[in-house]
Amino acid sequence: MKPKQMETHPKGSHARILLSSVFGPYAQDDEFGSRTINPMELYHNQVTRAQGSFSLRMFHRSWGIMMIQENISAPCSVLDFPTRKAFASELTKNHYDIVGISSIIVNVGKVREMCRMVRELSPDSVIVVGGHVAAIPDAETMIDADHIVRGEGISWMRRYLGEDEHAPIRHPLIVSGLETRIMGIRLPNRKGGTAATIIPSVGCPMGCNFCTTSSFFGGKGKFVNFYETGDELFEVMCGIEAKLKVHSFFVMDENFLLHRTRAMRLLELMKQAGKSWELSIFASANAIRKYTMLELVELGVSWVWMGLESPRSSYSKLQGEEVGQLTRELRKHGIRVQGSTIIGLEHHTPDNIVGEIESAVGYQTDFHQFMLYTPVPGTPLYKEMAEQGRLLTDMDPADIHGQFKFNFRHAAISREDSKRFLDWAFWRDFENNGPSLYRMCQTMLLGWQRYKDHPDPRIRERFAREVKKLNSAYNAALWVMEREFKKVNRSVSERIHKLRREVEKEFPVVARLTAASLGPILWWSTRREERRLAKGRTYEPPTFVERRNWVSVS
Ligand code: B12
Ligand code: SF4
Repeated sequence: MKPKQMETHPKGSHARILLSSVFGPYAQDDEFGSRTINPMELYHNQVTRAQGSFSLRMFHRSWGIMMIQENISAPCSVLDFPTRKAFASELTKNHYDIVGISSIIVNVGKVREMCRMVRELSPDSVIVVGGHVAAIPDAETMIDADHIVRGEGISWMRRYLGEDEHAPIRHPLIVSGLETRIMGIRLPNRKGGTAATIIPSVGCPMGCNFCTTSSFFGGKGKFVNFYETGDELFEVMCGIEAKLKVHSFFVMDENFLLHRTRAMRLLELMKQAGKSWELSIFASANAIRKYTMLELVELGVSWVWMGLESPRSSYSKLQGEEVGQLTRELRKHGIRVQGSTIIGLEHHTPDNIVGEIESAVGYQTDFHQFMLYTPVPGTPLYKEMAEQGRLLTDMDPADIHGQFKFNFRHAAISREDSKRFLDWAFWRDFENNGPSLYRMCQTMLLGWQRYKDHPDPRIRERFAREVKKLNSAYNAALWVMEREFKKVNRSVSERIHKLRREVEKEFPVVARLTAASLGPILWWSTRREERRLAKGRTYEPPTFVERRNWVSVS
């Protein structure tokens, strides 16, 4: 069906709207495009997936639809992670004028099915599909939607409802991670215990040729700012801090540090107000280098996700950067580093790729994501590959997620080998560096030792807050890891032992006591988790239904 031209909905702000993410369960193979190796999890999907019971497991809500809901005045329900049944029931229980479906490309099969269900169960509803799935060039022929929205969705939805698209952006209250579990233990959901997500902007002006988030919001030189200035951002963060009782923020901005004026103004305001916040950010190496280590620490940067791509790649963010030196330096200042390395770049061959993976592993980052070089619709890379006739056209989109096999013909590496090298990279990182939890503990201790006596009370407060985990539960975890690795990887076990001794030297009473009391329980739960995973246990996020401006229709 041909999508309709953009027009305002006849009911305007009185239209009743359902915004839904795609249905689960996700971590299983099915005909709609779920895949066991593609769970709805960040770390276990693409970062710690080879770390067994030490893998960090958690879910993240669908922030795009939460942002849209918060910024329109129409009655609106958000349905997050529904089952097919829950989606059907929501459609029949409430009459919706508009059904919005949010998806990424890999889940296009689910979008197709959801559109079919809407046509059948709620035939009067207008179907709007948004999110990265809209980047598929011929999406119109694959899904039966009335509108397929490319790019930023808040302004689109406001326009569609006849509202002011330039009105200031209200930020929803978002708890960043949900149902976190590690070593077989589910962490308690304590108010303020988990960071809040804050989304200052979408897109990235760097425009790397493979990057879908950059291209989706305009490509090189373009991005969409929700909060232009440090003052605006500070105000939003203060509001969230007060309501969610958090000190910690997951800043969902592709390259937060690139916007130096905003970041430095934020720092100024944080200093004035005595805010001792922790920020987890994404940043490119060249952007990080625009700051001194002290500035980063003052800003509360405690975790940074940094694209390393490859030591020999030509991406401008790495030019002139000595990546190993930078990661070591960050960790010495208590900043946890999550590296991201691409497998299967154009210059990779079976002869050089092992060496490149070894250098990536050698950076000893706290976390390491490995991802296949993947031409994704909408990106310059995709266009280039299509022009060269190198795209594999018979692949199911559900298998194009960067964690399986190439979706293009590589000059030197076969499809089968792409998976072998990818899997080997995860394995090698784990074998060489041990569990990410251990590496994080190491960085936390370094930060504490360096800054515990710093003259700025904001800095002292932050490190003291972080170290409380290290001298208690995390030390018990070190005790377990040391034992678990003794037989299988002596070198890692010895390194963990050394770190545990250092932690116990720093906190002789508390750390020892918790290791002795909590350690055996954690050891038991770790082993139980290993057995469960061996039997194929997977995890699924719960379903959420949230209504805003809601009036029930009788
Ligand atoms: C959080 C996140 C996740 C979470 C899940 C979130 C969820 N509940 O679905 C987790 C960690 C589980 C995850 C998993 C995966 N993810 Co992910 N993820 C992200 C991340 C980091 C943030 C998304 C976000 O909230 N952004 C902020 C919001 C505001 O932006 P947005 O979602 O794009 O929404 C805006 C518009 O798109 C639009 N919009 C969105 N929905 C709708 C709906 C309607 C009706 C309308 C009108 C508009 C609209 O309006 C919003 C406001 O402007 C993005 C990267 C990024 N920076 O965006 C990757 C990203 C979305 N993920 C991606 C991928 C590939 C995956 C995985 C396949 C893992 C992998 N191998 O990389 C898995 C898939 C899991 C699965 N089974 O589905 C890709 C998608 C690529 C593509 N072109 O499809 C991205 C872009 C990362 C990347 N650069 O490669 N992911
Ligand atoms: S720097 Fe990162 S977010 Fe920005 S375009 Fe490159 S890969 Fe994308």
